[in-house]
Amino acid sequence: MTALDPRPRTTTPLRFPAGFRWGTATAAYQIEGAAAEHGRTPSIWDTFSRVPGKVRNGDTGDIAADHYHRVSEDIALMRRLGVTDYRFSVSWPRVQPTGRGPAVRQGLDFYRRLTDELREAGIRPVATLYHWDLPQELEDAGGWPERETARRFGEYAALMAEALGDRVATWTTLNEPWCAAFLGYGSGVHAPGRTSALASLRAAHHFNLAHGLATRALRAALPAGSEVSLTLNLHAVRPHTQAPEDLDAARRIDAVGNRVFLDPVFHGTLPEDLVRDTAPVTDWSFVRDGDLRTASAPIDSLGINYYSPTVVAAGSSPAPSPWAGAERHVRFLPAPGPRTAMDWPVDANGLHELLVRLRDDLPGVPLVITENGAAYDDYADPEGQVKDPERVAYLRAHLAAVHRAIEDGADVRGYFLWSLLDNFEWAYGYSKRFGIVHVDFATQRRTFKDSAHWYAGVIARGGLEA
Ligand code: IFM
Repeated sequence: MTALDPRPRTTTPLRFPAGFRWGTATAAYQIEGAAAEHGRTPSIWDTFSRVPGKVRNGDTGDIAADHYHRVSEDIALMRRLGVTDYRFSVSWPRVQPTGRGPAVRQGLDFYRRLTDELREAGIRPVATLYHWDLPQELEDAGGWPERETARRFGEYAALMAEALGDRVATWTTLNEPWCAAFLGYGSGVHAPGRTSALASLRAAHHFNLAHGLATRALRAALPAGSEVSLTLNLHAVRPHTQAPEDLDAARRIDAVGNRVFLDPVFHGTLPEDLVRDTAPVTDWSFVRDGDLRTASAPIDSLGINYYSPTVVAAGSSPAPSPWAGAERHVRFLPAPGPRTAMDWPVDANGLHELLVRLRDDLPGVPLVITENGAAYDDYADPEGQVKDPERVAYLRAHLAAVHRAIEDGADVRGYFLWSLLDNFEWAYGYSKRFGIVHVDFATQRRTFKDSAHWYAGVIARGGLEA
């Protein structure tokens, strides 16, 4: 068994269950551009990307993949792929520029048009309400470490449900709150770039609260049959050895990387060990009575974003660290095997491990892979082709791992490939290409990579060939 191919080759094609959802995913700030059009105001990423040294090459999302002006063209790409679902995010500052008050009509119109055209193309719209682009005004008022931001998010969710409830099939409240809380407020490598362990833990709690308030608001306004979900980038944590110190390192990362969200959302509790680990930073008195009950409002599925596993041993990690309460006890080791252009190890077994764990820990909760994919240094050759065999190998191995998890009893309902288009990869700017469609950012020309042709075949067959 190798990291690239987690199961022995068989001659039997791997068919996915009937009704399995096949999708691609994107996020507003990464593709839309049109940063100052029709009343949109700056988000924390507009601000952060202008701070010298924060984003590679000084790149910003001002134009990105210009999706705002190319919706129909991009939906035509999805038609060619044959996807059943499309996961996108709503830019909060485009629809409610100050994070307060009524919605801006033109902002809503953009998402009305997007969802209408998707439905005409027979593609289910899957909308994420928060993929990291907080209106700057709310950050200026304190951002996610402040409780008020969660309240504002609940109101924004109500407004969106009212406007698009008849068009969107699945609503995801938050995308990867771990990154937003711990990279945004802990290590500071993401917007808004703060470096405070306390702020990161407060933000994590307010994300849980915001998720609960939004779930309640969505349920109150949505028609029957709409689904509500949450997407987490769960860490497939592996101890380097079975030594007690390494096992403790893995426990700490599981607490502050995974259970910090899983426990409040699915059990209405805070992980006791996390509270102990973080005692030097906080007594968690910002968690008020009733918050955890609100956070644990039932949802219809859990979205999982997976890219690579996390191998840890006893040690310490450099400051500023995103790992509040674990930073002086844990060091991170490179997992063996091939790597993507992000220098992330390719290891599909980690996805299988995660899914099997969730099968056991969250019985009855349907699972959806809401992101999985890889960056490579792709380019269009003189014949106009983009050959990306490593990405095809990565995707094949990860889909095989999902299939194996389903055979092992995990209730996985769908797979969204990250990403439809090359796009703004946060602190890496445009230097990393995750798309299965190549974007020439000078001309905005879109070209199917080999992986896009391959994925279209997978969708058409409903699985992997032998
Ligand atoms: O591009 C990001 C996405 O916005 C969130 N999940 C991980 C992707 C790759 O880094």
